[in-house]
Amino acid sequence: MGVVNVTPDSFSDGGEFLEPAAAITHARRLLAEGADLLDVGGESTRPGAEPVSEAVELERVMPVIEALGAEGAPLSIDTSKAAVADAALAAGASFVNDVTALRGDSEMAAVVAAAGADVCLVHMLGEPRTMQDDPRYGDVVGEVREFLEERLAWAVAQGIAEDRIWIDPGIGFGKTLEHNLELIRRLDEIAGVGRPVVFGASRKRFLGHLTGREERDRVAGTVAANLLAFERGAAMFRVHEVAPTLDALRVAGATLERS
Ligand code: HH2
Repeated sequence: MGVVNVTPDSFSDGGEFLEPAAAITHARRLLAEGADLLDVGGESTRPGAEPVSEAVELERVMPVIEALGAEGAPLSIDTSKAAVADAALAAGASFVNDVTALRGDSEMAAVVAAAGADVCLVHMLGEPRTMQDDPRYGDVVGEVREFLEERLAWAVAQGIAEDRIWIDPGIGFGKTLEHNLELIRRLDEIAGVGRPVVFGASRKRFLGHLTGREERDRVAGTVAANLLAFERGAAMFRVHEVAPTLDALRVAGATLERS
């Protein structure tokens, strides 16, 4: 899953792809590198980010979704707003990546169910503006797993087909360095929920803490985290640079005899 952030303020590439033409060119490059899915988003969820309005989000993402949808590109919409998801699904997206796990908008589950779309349910403690203010858990892995099980059951009860649902432990969403590492170490327990796991560590802050590197220089750290997650059962990897992670996954997949 290649990241296409059509935002002025994303933590690692804010402003770079705010112009539709730049976002579309970037998306095509990620596809050429081997991305199976493009995750187009118009609202940053970085720690401390302020929410944006529905109108602004639509204005950012729709020209990009429409252009890529017309080319038949495989598209995910990264949003927690039902109206944005609805418009993107109508224009060719087939996947909704909702970091609130269908809690952000009471209409979202119905939109996903009606479209027969795939959906990713992400664990987040609190909300982006405050989620990194001293997050605490008893057992982070147990609590994230319980949350995802509860959201999965809720989504199915709302009419979303279970085989369309993906789950994501939400690396960096209300987690300390230790919480993130524990989640990676025990990711097999999250995979044990029984739905495919999406894993999003790309360029995140914990990699900076460990390596001392700035966002754009965290590709080796990103690849390392993705490989560890792959070994523990993750199925999809949300990344800003597709080629390095795909190379690494090909080597790991051949070695472990998994695809
Ligand atoms: N992380 C980000 C955004 N969306 N979706 C899923 N499923 N999992 C993630 O870990 C995840 C996500 C944050 O990264 P990014 O899009 O690069 O930054 P920003 O939120 O600042 O736009």
